[in-house]
Amino acid sequence: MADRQEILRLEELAHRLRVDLCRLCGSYQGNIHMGGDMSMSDVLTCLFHHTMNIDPKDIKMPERDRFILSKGHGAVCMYITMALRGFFDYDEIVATYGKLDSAYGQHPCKVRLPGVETSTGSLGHGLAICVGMAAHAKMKKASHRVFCMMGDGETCEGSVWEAAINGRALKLGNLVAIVDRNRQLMTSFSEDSVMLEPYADKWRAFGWNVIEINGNDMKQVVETFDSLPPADSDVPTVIVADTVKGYRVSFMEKQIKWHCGSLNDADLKTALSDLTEAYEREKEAI
Ligand SMILES: Cc1ncc(C[n+]2csc(CCOP(=O)(O)OP(=O)(O)O)c2C)c(N)n1
Repeated sequence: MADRQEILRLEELAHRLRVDLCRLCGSYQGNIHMGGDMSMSDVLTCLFHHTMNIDPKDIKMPERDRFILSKGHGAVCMYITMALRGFFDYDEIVATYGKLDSAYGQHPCKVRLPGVETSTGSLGHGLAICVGMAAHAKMKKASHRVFCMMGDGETCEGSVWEAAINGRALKLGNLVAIVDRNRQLMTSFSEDSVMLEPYADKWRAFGWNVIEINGNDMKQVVETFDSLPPADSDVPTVIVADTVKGYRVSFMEKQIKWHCGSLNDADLKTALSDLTEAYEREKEAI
């Protein structure tokens, strides 16, 4: 059972992440991928603040867990999560995000940002990279895990399934994929276009250990990561995280136009008030 105080701590951090995302979106002169950032905020918060063995003061620690944001368009969500964990400075992110020559690009660059494991942005590559990293770790008998965060739309890419075959064939129990199953792609709902259901069965057919959860319920998220099979087991795990795109902001939730957008002052005010209201309600329920 997850400790209530810990769930409350993580819930607060996920709230701060969403608030900081909205504040940045309100000041940035351009569009930000808010929908998919808000949907994966609980999972990223749990990974960076609870689950993963990482140290912002020792980013090359050999036994650190590895995280790859395969849905690289969610970079700013990862930057702010990492800022809240002590890797980066939020004010610097706000001041430079998306500007020419900034280290904080719209997609993450490992060369410019030490602590980021891999550059991503072209969808469909992260899982294959993770298979390689996990295979290497297994060969060396290292104890760390490799976590791969994907979008559900991203899994339309055939390369994801080639990687899934290999992850199983190489018996990579140290590999954990998370799919942000928010049921929206860039310009459509998944079931109105590519029809991914029965989604979890597809992963089962590839021989993976499949766990289905509500990815916006912090308690479930924490308990799932707390009870992963041992890293030296033989079957890779995929967590299908049922989430809501634009989570907790009334005018963003499940709205196709909020795949990517910007906030004017009035909308920012509404967003922040929605977030605070939902957070206060959630705290009472925990
Ligand atoms: C190979 C590739 N094709 C197209 C894109 C453009 N693109 C960026 S986000 C996106 C939609 C992704 O949907 P999903 O993976 O479900 O992400 P989420 O809804 O969680 O943001 C697309 C097609 C890309 N980044 N890479």
